[in-house]
Amino acid sequence: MKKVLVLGGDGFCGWPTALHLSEHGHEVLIVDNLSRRNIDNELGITSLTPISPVEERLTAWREVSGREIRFLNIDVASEYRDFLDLVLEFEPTTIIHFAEQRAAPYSMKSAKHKIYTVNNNLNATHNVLAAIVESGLDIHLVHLGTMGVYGYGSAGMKIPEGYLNVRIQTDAGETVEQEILYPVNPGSIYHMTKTQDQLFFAYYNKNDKLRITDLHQGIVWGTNTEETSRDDRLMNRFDYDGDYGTVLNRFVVQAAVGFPLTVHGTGGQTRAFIHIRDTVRCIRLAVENEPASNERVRIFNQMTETHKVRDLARLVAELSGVEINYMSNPRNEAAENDLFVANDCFLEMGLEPILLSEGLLSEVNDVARKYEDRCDRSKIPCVSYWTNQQRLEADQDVPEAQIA
Ligand code: NAD
Ligand code: USQ
Repeated sequence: MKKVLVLGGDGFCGWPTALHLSEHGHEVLIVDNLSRRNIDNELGITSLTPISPVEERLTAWREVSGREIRFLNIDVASEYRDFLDLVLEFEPTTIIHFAEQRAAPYSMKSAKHKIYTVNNNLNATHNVLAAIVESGLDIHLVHLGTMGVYGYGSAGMKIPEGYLNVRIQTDAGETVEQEILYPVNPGSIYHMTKTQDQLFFAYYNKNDKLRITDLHQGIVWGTNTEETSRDDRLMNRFDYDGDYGTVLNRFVVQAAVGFPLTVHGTGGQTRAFIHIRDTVRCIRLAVENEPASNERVRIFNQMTETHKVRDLARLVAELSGVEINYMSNPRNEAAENDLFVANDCFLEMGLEPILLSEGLLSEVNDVARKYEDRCDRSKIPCVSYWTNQQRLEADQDVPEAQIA
């Protein structure tokens, strides 16, 4: 049994993970400053699924499972002393760190949003590392990173699990071999904060021998897990708006409400995906299989399949009859790319992935159609632009109905 602090445990990935670990006998304490719920207020949106306040969630979990999960409201990025005191009092064996601003479009909305994302994410990660060292406890840190640190490029090889062996020609003409972190190439301010997280981890692992697992996760789709399905009050959040909604979940909602599928550009972007039920399993595997002391940072690619955006749109269109709208891309990203990713570590640990072909239809019918009345269509368009030029151009040609 582990004693687990789940930072960001009220969020889309953190909440089902907290329940899953509790269900499997681990002691869980959630830390969250509820900033994600406040951002909903800022953007004037709500989760498609009705989510309960955190206290009600925990009461419901106690009632259905007989297990206790504690909750504390601490801002990990700015309340270092409170966080350290909690670590000293709770003495976790494991800290899982989800507590970051995770939407690329939100991070690109304005200078204010860029600054918030950098301050929040970098300070949160660094405070966690500094507190582990200051506590003197032997804590395994599990962090949710992203496939996007690598920029979805392909040098004709699979993106490895974190490390690359390179040969360098010295001035003396000798060839030396080195192992380096796989080169980063972030595509948004949000993704850039995750590349910096990687360096924090490498440094603290080298200097303080911290035991760290960094999970480079693909785009999560789906809504509920075995545990969140046990009571309506445990329901997970579902983001579909232009800032926080991720591509496949957005398409699923758009199909349910008959909104033409918002494909950016040609839809030739290839991305990595994972179902939320596999997310929680992978994290439990990572928690229960700790790195040894003196091991380098463990980096796993947490994804199960790759798809092009236009293929996903075609699949959803076939299932639902909704049209596809190929629109100008508000982002600054390659129009077409291939992506090959190694994910042997989780497969070797026994992960049996849920594939799109199995889960997509039920997601459309059981979640999106069920809650379609809660969908605010005016929040579907993506109105966050990567560059000033794109913003100027968009103001000229965004149809009136979508400006509201
Ligand atoms: P989310 O926004 O739903 O959850 C993040 C939670 O962290 C929220 O509840 C928020 O209130 C909390 N939080 C943020 N800053 C905090 C702070 N300073 N102190 C305390 N709490 C704070 O996001 P998510 O989708 O659950 O993502 C969780 C993590 O997984 C993120 O780090 C994200 O980068 C990573 N990830 C997510 C996806 C995805 O598709 N959702 C994919 C890959 C990686
Ligand atoms: N896209 C569309 N239409 C839409 C929305 C998105 O074509 O309506 C395109 C985007 O332009 C992009 C791709 O779909 O090419 C993916 O966009 P996304 O919003 O689904 O995912 P992304 O911005 O990359 O971010 C999400 C999570 C983030 C996580 C990341 C994993 O929000 O927290 O880190 O997925 S990954 O993409 O592997 O880096």
